[in-house]
Amino acid sequence: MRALVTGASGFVGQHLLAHLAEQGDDAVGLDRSGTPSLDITDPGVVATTIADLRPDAVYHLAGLSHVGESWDAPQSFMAVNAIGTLNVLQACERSGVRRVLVIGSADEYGLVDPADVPIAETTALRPMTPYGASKVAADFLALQAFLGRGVPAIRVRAFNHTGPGQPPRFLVPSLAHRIVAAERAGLDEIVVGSLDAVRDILDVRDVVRAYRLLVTDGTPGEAYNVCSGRGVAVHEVADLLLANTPRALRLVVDPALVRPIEVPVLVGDATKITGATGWTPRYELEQTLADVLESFRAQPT
Ligand code: A2R
Repeated sequence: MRALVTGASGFVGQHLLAHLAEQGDDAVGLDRSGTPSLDITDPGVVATTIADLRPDAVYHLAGLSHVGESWDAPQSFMAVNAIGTLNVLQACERSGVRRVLVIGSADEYGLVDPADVPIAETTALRPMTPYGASKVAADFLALQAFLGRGVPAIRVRAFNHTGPGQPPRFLVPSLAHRIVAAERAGLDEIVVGSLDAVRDILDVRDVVRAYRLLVTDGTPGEAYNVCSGRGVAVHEVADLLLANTPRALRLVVDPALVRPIEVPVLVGDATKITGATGWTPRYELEQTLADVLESFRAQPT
């Protein structure tokens, strides 16, 4: 299969390209910073790039991905995540792309009624963050493209994912990075933000496998959660990471790191994707966390 990955130099893009190569796909990865560059906010560039490449499938990963940063730049998040997705969908329609995977987020569900956990795809979308709203817009642009124009778009609602290569501004690598820095400096404590949020955390290597299976076996127009179904509180994640260090480290909450508004619980129901593709996660969280710690230990200071 000939595939185009947008946002290819990002965290997930690099893992996805490796997986597609392993599976024997002919995959091209483009990003706004590469040569040639693909800036998804430029509809002309997106249209000519997709028309020239003529991929069978587009994995549309490009986007602004940091929930916390979206509070300071809601316009940029809408421009890239929503309008950028519209540009990709229109280009896919014109070029007759057979599948386009639009990557949304668990943050689209936002403030969920506890009775709706684990969250199924039928749960109301009530985003609390500008990031979540921009992904709802992308999700509905994909649905409209399918219903109104027949674009074979598959909508993903990806729950938290982590793994080697994720930058330290995200939850798990930020904790792992601080633990490794404390090991090296001989410190006794690390600072943390909110410890109460409950999340459904996948390994990125399971996530990219799910994305390819959705492209091959998913149904156009449908939305699919990509999740484990298991909820863990941030303090449990911290404890699992601390179990992998020889130092006795205390967690100290720094109020400056606590987000003013945080979605309290996001745990998904994976029944739909498992039924459609047979996918289930293979990595245990303990393994993923150990791999992230090791990736920081392997880096020079
Ligand atoms: O910000 P950069 O220069 O590192 O590039 C990011 C790229 N990107 C864009 N590409 C084309 N045109 C744009 N206007 C544009 N704005 C950003 O998307 C980066 O290489 C990639 C996103 O990678 P990460 O931030 O590492 O996100 P991750 O974790 O790989 O997530 C992939 C997708 C995103 O749509 C997330 O919102 C979703 O999965 O969870």
